[in-house]
Amino acid sequence: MVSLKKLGWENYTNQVIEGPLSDDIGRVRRVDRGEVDVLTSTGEIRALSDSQRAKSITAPVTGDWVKVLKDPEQGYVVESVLPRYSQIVRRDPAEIERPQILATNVDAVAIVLSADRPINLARIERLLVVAATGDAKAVLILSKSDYGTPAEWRDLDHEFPQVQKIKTSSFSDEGKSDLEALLTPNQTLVLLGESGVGKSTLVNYLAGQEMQETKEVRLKDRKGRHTTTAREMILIPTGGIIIDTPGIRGVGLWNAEKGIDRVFHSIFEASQKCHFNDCTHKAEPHCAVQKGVSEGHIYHEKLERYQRLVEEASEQTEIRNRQNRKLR
Ligand SMILES: Nc1nc2c(ncn2[C@@H]2O[C@H](COP(=O)(O)OP(=O)(O)OP(=O)(O)O)[C@@H](O)[C@H]2O)c(=O)[nH]1
Ligand SMILES: [Mg+2]
Repeated sequence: MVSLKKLGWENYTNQVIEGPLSDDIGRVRRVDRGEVDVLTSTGEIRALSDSQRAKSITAPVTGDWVKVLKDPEQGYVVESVLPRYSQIVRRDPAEIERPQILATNVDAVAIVLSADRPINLARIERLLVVAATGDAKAVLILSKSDYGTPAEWRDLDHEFPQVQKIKTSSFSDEGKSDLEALLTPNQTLVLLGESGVGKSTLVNYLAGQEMQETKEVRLKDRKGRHTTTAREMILIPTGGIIIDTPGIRGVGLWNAEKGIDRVFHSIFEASQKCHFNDCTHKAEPHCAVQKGVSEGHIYHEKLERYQRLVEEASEQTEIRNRQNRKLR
């Protein structure tokens, strides 16, 4: 039996004013092809998701607060998904014009990197954009610090001074107190990262027991084996809620303009002073961003990575607009 408070209900109602309180409310722990495991104040139930039958109904996602009905014939059915205060979204890897919601009602996104493989700046920026777009705080976690500290990890302080960074090892206990501090009671943290970086190991370590299956990475290239196959919510006994996710390779952006501007704040600030509103900061005259580059406040490589994300986001907006016009 779990109290709704432990599932983050109080935190939820603080952020979503209209959230009503009643016995038929629960939080989605896991989604499985049309069925969901829901944690309620009286225990876990398996419910049918109505979105299978009526496409207009919002499909529940791990992290959602839902209202569940007991149907005399079908058993438990998700009647509705309560409004979300945040949602972590990427472009569906299978279909370019569809969003894939990874987790909802999330307070923080932990971008998990690992000391046994190279650190990719562009990939971190993408995930920071995904977190910012979803209105969640981001944290960078370096796992497996028993392998040593990669030089690129130190550069991240300079690259992302505002983002909290935790270096940790589930084997040597480094960073344990920082991780525990990150797990604020009643708040939800989602782990995102490549397969094999040690997300599920981190969950087990914090939970103090084997909640999630883990598997060794391949020796020859340190690649993970895609051990976790569903997005799953785990309650940490000392407080805090974690959503463990399957390893992700690419992350396509979805509706991410706002997130890009937040993550590339200094470029965004400078761009406000460009002569042209639609300046691409490539060859336009009186470009404040290019001026920043020549004066050394903005790094050329960072600007290039920013431009790639902006281009991707605007191409995607165009595809969506075209689709919407077709539907009308
Ligand atoms: N040396 C060391 N190995 C670790 C650490 N954390 C995890 N590992 C190992 O890394 C491997 C992969 O860990 P998982 O937790 O399964 O990785 P994951 O990110 O959940 O992978 P997917 O579920 O495939 O996305 C396992 O063999 C773990 O034992 C650590 O702190 N130090
Ligand atoms: Mg895993």
